[in-house]
Amino acid sequence: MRNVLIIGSTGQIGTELTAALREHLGKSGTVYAGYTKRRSVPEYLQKTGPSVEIDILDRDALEKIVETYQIDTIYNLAAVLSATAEKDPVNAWHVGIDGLLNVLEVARKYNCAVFTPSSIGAFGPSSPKVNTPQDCVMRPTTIYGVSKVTGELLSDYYFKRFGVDTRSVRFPGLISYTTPPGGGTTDYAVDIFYSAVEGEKFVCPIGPDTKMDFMYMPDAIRAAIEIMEADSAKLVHRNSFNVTAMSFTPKEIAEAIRRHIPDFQIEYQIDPLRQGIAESWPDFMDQSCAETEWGWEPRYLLDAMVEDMLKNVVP
Ligand code: AKB
Repeated sequence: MRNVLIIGSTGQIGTELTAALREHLGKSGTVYAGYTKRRSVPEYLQKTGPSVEIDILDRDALEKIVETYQIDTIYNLAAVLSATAEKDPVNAWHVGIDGLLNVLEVARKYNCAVFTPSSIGAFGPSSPKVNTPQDCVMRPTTIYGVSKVTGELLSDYYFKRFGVDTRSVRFPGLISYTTPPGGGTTDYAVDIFYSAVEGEKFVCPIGPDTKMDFMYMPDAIRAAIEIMEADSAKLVHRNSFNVTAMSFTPKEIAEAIRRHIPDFQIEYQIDPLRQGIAESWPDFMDQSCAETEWGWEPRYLLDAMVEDMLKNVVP
């Protein structure tokens, strides 16, 4: 029997990962949906499995949960996204790094595997922008990126020094219709769909030609599950693998939406904070290490993602 704990089960990735893992494991495992005082687990997830209140900054309480429920795998999704993190860098560091350290220490004691997502935000302006390699210079200029790089190094350290089975991926901007992201630089690529289905003009905070990597949520969930199930002997890297599915600019996603809604309109009111962050991130990453080391392959490219979003987004 597997016992999986999801820290941050109420967020954009967490809600969908909790549902998918419960389906994936079926009767062979229990998935505990971790929530905080600020946000409770949606009703539909409460019906399919247990929930548990977690404060990632309280190591003793976390340890008690892991011990009580005999947790073997922790998905640590607690994070403050890039744009919000700039407003309170100290809090972003606490959640991202002090929280991760608590998770890793508890995992070391109770022999848990740990997944902590990294991000395209781990790269910076001096990283190659095109075909950004798996291993290259990483000097991010945001607190989000600084904590992601630190998290990658800390996770690799716990694997090498203590044998904790840490693995992760560098997610691009994630697009989904179940739970909104909130506070990220790539959020525009979700928000645009709500304007489109409501018949409104979309006011875009990112410039028309700024390219970034993106992925549709079903692929992201599959990546999070597949990396944790990959044959450890084949992994040369661990924290974290470049993974992507598509790379586009605001102009290009607007054109893809226009193929379904011909009169859809977009206007640009650039937010200097988000624009600056976007310009410091890759245009598109090279994901060949994920392909060769654990067989990663995205299924949704731009047009398939746009078609599915337009079918499912509820105004
Ligand atoms: C953000 O924009 O902050 C996130 C990310 C790319 O990690 N969506």
